[in-house]
Amino acid sequence: MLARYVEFQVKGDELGWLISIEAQKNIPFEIKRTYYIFDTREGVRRGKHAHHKLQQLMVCIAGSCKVSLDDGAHCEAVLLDTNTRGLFIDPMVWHEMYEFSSDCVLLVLADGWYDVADYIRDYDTFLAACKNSSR
Ligand code: T46
Repeated sequence: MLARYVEFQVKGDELGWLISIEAQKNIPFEIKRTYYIFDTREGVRRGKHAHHKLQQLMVCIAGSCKVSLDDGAHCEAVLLDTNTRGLFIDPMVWHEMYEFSSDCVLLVLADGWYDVADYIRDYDTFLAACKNSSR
């Protein structure tokens, strides 16, 4: 299974609900950066890259989208449609996000600052790197 999830505990009461994400507590890495993806146009595919080192966790905090994961040997596609579950995006996993609902807000927590050098944006280069690392 390529897709690894964390289920969040929902706190709150009849007034409303809250989910707390704490580094090294309910997620296993330090959080150096958060960003969120929203207002993605219909039919758009985002991502289309892998990271050399970055660890990330995605939570669809509103709406829904799909995510495909590919480690060079296996592919898997998952639907994110709940704010109570996070999907880990490990280093060296080619990922694409697609079929965004118009209200989708995708929150991403990352263990590193934004670094263009950490991206592999060419699929053949990604496959070659996977083969080299499995030698
Ligand atoms: C990822 C998936 C899940 C910044 O300036 N700072 C940032 O921290 C990020 C993430 C992006 N940007 C700029 C770079 C581009 O000009 O924002 C623009 C859109 O970024 P990008 O085309 O990389 O967005 P996605 O949705 O394809 O990918 C993003 C993350 O970049 C990536 O790390 O894993 O979400």
